[in-house]
Amino acid sequence: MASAPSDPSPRGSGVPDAPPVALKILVAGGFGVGKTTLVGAVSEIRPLRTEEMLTEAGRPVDDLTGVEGKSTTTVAMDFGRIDIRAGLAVYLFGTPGQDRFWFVWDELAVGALGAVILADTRRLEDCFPSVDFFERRGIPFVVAVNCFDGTPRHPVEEVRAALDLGPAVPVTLCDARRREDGKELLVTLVEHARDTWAAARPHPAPAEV
Ligand SMILES: Nc1nc2c(ncn2[C@@H]2O[C@H](COP(=O)(O)OP(=O)(O)OP(=O)(O)O)[C@@H](O)[C@H]2O)c(=O)[nH]1
Ligand SMILES: [Mg+2]
Repeated sequence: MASAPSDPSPRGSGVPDAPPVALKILVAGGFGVGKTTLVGAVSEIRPLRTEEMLTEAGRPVDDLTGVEGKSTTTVAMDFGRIDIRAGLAVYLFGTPGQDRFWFVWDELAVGALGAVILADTRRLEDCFPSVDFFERRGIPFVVAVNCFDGTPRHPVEEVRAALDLGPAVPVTLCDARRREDGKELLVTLVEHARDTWAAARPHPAPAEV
């Protein structure tokens, strides 16, 4: 039976549907750390990529140590999407990794709930600019060490100390190619962002008696 014309619910339940909510999450980190790989691994849609070939001219600035097989680089962003449930989606934006594309980051960060910063312990210093970027803007973030094959493992507390992160910032290990790792990271980030925003909210006045 068709719903009455005055029924505000598209499904005819009589209860208006809540407006759809989209959480915007960034995947950041240095050049070649696995951002595009992570977005592609967790996205439920075919990810949008903006890859261009690495060129001979860029060789002096594009440090390929540890990712010698890499032939392309992100020049604008990656985009992926995951539906958590009806009406709740996560939009994932992978940032470009190279310094010459920094101007894109400010645009990408608008309205972001939080960020996953990928790190490679062979060149940990490459993620300092990302940490700095999100700290300055008060955007909650988690740090995930992408454990490339054959690289030495470092305890997360060592990584936390090396990056001078406070105890509240989650630091984890991951394999950016694994969907399950990516999903776990997103859950950790959303919980951390919830706690951060809740702590930042002014406490309500005590109820009057
Ligand atoms: N072994 C291994 N290789 C990986 C992993 N993550 C990424 N790669 C490879 O490392 C290279 C770099 O990955 P990308 O996902 O393009 O890195 P990116 O951070 O998006 O790079 P830019 O956009 O250029 O900054 C690719 O050749 C991937 O196949 C990983 O966890 N393990
Ligand atoms: Mg990329």
